[in-house]
Amino acid sequence: MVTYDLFPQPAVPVSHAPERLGEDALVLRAFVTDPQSMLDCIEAMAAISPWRHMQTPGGYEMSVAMTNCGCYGWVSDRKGYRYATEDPLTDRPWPAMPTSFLTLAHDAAQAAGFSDFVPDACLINRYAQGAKMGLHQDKDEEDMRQPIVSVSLGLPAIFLFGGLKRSDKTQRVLLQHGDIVVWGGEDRLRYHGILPLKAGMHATTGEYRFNLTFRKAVEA
Ligand code: MD6
Ligand code: FE
Repeated sequence: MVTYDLFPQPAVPVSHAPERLGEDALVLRAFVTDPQSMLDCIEAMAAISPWRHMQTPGGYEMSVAMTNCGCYGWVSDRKGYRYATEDPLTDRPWPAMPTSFLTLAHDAAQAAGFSDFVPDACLINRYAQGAKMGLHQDKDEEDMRQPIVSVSLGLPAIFLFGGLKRSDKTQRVLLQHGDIVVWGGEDRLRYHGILPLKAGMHATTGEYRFNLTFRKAVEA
């Protein structure tokens, strides 16, 4: 029987080795041991704080659907970007961060050389075909000495990793199901983004990619 690849991946140069992206930034390949239970948690959270497309301060709707868990959730609207203890859609606290999430984020940070990472915020992104994240810095957190831990689940995506200036050249990294990116230190404010998601069908997430970024939003 002849089969056809309905969703061929693009012929883009991407790196696959367990990479160091910078002095204080690296990719931990297939670090997530139980992706299915993470996905089950995400589904339960989205039943409490639903997926939504936030507005940018400039008035555009983000292509990525978002929700949060933990004490603080990242929100964007016409007034700007900030962390909030309550979900503006429900006026209720965000779902709690599961212990398994805390442990995973802590262990990934540890493996990347950052000890004692205890996140208080987890932004959960859902990408459908065509959804993207323009080059940006993560700079809404109070303590820039704390790293960010970013978990990818489901469909692969190409992550752009730039420099400290928006115009710096970017590296392309293919992030796949179970991969974790950790960065901090001198790389904490590097520009980064995600290219438009290619259509596909993943065995556990279907037509989506999920990304969770764990942060310490508020200084202890
Ligand atoms: C994403 N990630 O992977 C978007 N930010 O879908 C981010 O914006 C990000 O992966 C800071 C650190 C790691 C990240
Ligand atoms: Fe980011």
